[in-house]
Order: sequence, then C-alpha cells, then structure tokens
Amino acid sequence: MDLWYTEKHSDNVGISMKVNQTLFSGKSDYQQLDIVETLEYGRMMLLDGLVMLTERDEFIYHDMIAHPALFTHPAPKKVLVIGGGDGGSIREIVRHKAVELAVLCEIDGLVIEKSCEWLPSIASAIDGKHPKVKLHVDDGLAYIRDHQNEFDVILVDSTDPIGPAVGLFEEDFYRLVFSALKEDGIMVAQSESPFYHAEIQKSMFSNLRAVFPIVEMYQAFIPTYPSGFWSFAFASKKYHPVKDFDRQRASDREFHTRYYNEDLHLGAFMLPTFAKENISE
Ligand code: AG3
Repeated sequence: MDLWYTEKHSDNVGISMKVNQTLFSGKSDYQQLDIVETLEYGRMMLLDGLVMLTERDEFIYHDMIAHPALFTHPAPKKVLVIGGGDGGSIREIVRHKAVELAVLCEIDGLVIEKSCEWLPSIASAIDGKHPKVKLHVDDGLAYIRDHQNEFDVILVDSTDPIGPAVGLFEEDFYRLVFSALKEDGIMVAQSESPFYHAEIQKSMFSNLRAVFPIVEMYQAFIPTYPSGFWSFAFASKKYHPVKDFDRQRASDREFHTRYYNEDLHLGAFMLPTFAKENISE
C-alpha cells in the first residue's frame, strides 16, 4: 500500500509524507487528533489535520519556543505553558536549573493522554511524575484570569488561529498574560509563517504592541510547517532579547541543545525584509 498524508498549506500547495500506519485517531470535545507513523519523520501528531510535530524535527520548535526567553530572563523560576499538551515545551523548560515550577495548561486532556502513550520522548516530563511540573486541563484564558503577577515566563504553544486557539491571538488575551506575568516577565508565542501568514502576523503583533513595551519577532527553520520558515513573538515587560542577552550564561548551559545556541539566539532575531514588513508599525 502507498499511503500518504498531505497538509495543504494553500489551495494549491501542501506537504506530503508517506505513512506506515495510524497509531491513534479520535475526536475530543475540541478537535480531531491523529497520531501516525511516517517513514521519513517518525511519529507525527496532527490536530484538525494540521501538523503539530514530528519526532524528527520537534527539537527545533521546542528549543526555540523555550530557550530564547529562558536565557533572556535572568532568573526564570515559575514558567507557564498555555497549550503544548504534547509536553515538548515543558521538557525543555525543566532542563533549566533556575526553574522551580513549570505549569502546563492545556485545554484538551486527550492530547496529553495520547502524547504520553504514543510520543514518550516528547511527553517525558508530563507523565505526572516530574517534581517540577504541574498539569491543568483547562482553558488558558480561564486559567490566567485567576493568576495575577505570578509567572516569570509564559509560553503560548498553540495551534493556528482557527478552532480552539483563536482567542490566543487577541488583545484581550495578551492583557491577561501581561497581568499573569511578574513585573519583569516575558511571553513567547508561536507566530506562524512569515511567508504564508502575513495577515495573521500583522494583527497578532499589533495586538501585542498594544499591551507590551518590548515586542520582537524571531525565526526558526521548521521543515514540516508551512513554508519551513516559522516564527515566534517575543513580548516582554523589561528585558530585551538581544540588548539584555547574557551570552555567557547561555554558553555555560549544562545541557545539550541540538538547534539553539548563543550565536543563534542573536541571529534568530535578524529578519528578512519581507518578514519585518509583515509586522512594521
Ligand atoms: N504548535 C504549532 C503548530 C502550528 C503548525 N501549523 C500548521 N502545521 N499549519 C505545535 C505544538 C508543538 N508543541
């Protein structure tokens, strides 16, 4: 049998991967969840048909959603992840010595459950046993409404702004994140492809700028996402990701990162002109 999965990136373009077998397929209260085994990229998780991660390239996304903020903040003790039910972001966060508590707030309990079952190398820190990790199955908006002035870093590890994640790209949500952060807190959110999603980026970054004094975009190469050229929004109350970056602290890290490093930390914030134009004021 010749079985292929295609995620369409536009009406006329997509990415296709040859699939061995389906490991899980089911519908939660929120979305369709599929976990399949591909020949080239290992196991792959899809939500509503969109590629969330593959075993082969997830290290890039999870290094880059977590480490730039955690190496910019001088003492990140309490960190919150909104979304990210696969556990990849939490896995990277707890590698930081300074981190005392990492909270995961994921709306869909099925994503957590099936990641633990089928993606153990990604979900290693959300199996309920890690001493630094707390899990909440809850709506991110509802959760942060009840948490003021509490977190050093908040990561928004969401899917595209369709379905359950729509609210996570809006100004009202960023105001709640702002108040859930301490006075020197940092938020990072995945911010789609500069190549395909100019309109989303435009509104997302203007919503962020209405709330945070420092807002920057940085980029990463993620082969299985639309265009392979992906981005993150860095929104901060006090620390600038380039000007306040302590290069020595990043190069002294006591764990190995296969994508992130202290040179790339700076390089990731250098953007091609068309990407700058997407978010220019
Ligand atoms: N979250 C970002 C997924 C966005 C991908 N979009 C797409 N394939 N159209 C990934 C979750 C990993 N923790």
